[in-house]
Amino acid sequence: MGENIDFIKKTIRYRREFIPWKEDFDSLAVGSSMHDVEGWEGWFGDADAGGQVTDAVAYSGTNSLEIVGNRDDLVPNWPQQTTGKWTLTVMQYCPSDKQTAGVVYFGPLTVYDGATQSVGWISEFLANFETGKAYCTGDDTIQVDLVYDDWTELRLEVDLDAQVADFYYDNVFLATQPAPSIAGVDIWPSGEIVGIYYDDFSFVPAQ
Ligand SMILES: [Ca+2]
Repeated sequence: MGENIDFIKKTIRYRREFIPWKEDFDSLAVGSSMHDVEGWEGWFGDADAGGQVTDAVAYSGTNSLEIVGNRDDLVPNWPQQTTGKWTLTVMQYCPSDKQTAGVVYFGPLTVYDGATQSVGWISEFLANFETGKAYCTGDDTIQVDLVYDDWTELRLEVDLDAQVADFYYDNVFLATQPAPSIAGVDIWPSGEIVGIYYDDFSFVPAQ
């Protein structure tokens, strides 16, 4: 009985660490920088690269995250995980009226420490506005049409015990990549990108 209670206490503490890793942007002020939100930062601590909360479009509520080229390189990050099964999901919106060139990388990270500038990537989801395709950069054999003017799910199913991660775009399997750990995501656009949007971030233990 005592062991069970200890286990439950540990589980509660463990889960609490991950409550910040759901973000719908709806309780944040429009125009505010995600750099100022715990668990998020501009690349290696760059306060000017932190993205902005916007109400231009939204999947949930009224707000989402806006990422702009030559401005943003945003890293939501959490304590590095090396075991277990996890699911990372986010909704992505690509406006068709803003750009026909450029790419946006959405790269799950194996390690991230802005203070010591240590970083590694599992791979990246790529939104390629020049070709109109979405794919995984680590294995681009499967390429699907980029969805414009609607919300589409990016999903990473991570099995750290098997050390692999499966990339899905709009529920279509793209690729499997080696994944020894996961510590966050790096979202960075090329300079041409006028705007791309994300909402309903979630990183949780797999069901
Ligand atoms: Ca929202």
